[in-house]
Amino acid sequence: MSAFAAVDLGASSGRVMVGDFTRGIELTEAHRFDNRPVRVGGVLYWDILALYRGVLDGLRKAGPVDGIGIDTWGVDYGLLDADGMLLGNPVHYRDTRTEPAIDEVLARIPPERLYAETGIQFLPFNTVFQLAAESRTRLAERLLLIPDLLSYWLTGVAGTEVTNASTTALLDPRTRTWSAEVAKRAVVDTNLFPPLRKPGDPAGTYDGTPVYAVGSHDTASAVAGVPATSENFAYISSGTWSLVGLELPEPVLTEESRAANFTNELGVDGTVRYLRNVTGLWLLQECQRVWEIPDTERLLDEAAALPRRSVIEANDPRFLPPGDMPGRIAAACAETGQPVPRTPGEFTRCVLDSLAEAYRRTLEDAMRLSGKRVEVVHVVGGGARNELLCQLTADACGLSVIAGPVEATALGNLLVQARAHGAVRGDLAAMRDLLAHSQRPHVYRPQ
Ligand code: ADP
Ligand code: LRH
Repeated sequence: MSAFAAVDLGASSGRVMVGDFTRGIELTEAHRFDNRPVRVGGVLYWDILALYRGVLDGLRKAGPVDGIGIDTWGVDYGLLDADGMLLGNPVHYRDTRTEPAIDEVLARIPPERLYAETGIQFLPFNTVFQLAAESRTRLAERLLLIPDLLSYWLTGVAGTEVTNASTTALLDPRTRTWSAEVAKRAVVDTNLFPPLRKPGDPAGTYDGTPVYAVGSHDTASAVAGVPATSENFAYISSGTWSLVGLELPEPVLTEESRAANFTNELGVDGTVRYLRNVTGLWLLQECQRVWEIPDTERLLDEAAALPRRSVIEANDPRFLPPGDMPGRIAAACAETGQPVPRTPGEFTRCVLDSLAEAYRRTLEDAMRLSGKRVEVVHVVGGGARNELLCQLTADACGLSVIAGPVEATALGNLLVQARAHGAVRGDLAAMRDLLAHSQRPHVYRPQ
């Protein structure tokens, strides 16, 4: 038997999934827990110790395995002092503390230079901006990105996994090491980061079980977990965010690409994830929180019975922080002279039409800017369950959508571990082939 545990923490929930590679891939959920941020003194924090407890509970429930790999969302970090103690609680990327720091950084390194060196899309929470807003670094000996922090707590071994390091906007995607120019001009001491490691590298042991570095940026694992059967595919990693783009062999660092705010995050096996963040099902999640309607399927049934009416700009920065999302959506519709949704079903319909429209634009831009054409769109993550959104995406993009797996991130995490351990062989295409043969695809054809 060879089985591995994937720890996958998303913005809405954390899970520990076990993958058994004895015959194909058999995936089971050992544990799932909520990820609920906490606001203290006006700052939005991750509840990192509750998350770590979820990880420990999950690994206990998973039982004996041959390896463990950890992935989480990108950009965020914990700072440690000389004794390895955590200096305060990691801050959530949706906190607004970076706002005044952004201009400071961009005054030291113009956006054109920052992009030419790092290829990272402008997002107000990129680590480079968070560090400029951070006073605790003067006390810190070490900076660990969230998956690396959890891995350090499990193993006592510190490292910086490279796919997630790329989300800091401090890494050069051509050399896959720190950009000395950006570090110097943004005044970031990259010595705070422990040595870089790649997906598949050993990362210590927990209770005698090997821990492997995986694509520790959840989106890197999600893209590795896309069951593509040809090279000409686009992906939408659809959860709290929608990460929409292509896999490329080399970064695209042109000024046009910067203007379109495309990112060149690093993927497993030397790939580049050329994508744009689209504000995803967060729009609906926040509405549901405000309405106190947790039942997503009910809302989707209501939305499916309605026609398309109003479309908002999903990436409007007003939607980034937590808050009154229905109010913000209503205001956006009113400002653009469109009918204002009234019922939860109407709001849901507006969100889904707006996402499908944003996906279409993003994929068109990605193809134009990279020169790569695609034949099919793979939708993975929790949003692959959203049949209405998958159909609207196929219709808007004029391409077939293949939906699933829902747990592509855990699968991408598991495959990298299994290969490092010797339980599976081959390149990314061979691993994807294994995935394609382990699931029945849901195909949506454009209408
Ligand atoms: P993250 O990793 O960002 O926490 P997930 O990949 O777990 O996100 O996806 C969460 C999203 O999946 C939810 O916001 C919800 O919209 C969607 N989802 C979950 N279950 C269903 C369902 N049964 N039907 C439709 N959508 C669903
Ligand atoms: C998705 C994700 C995304 C990042 C965001 C912070 O979970 O990792 O790729 O941009 O969180």
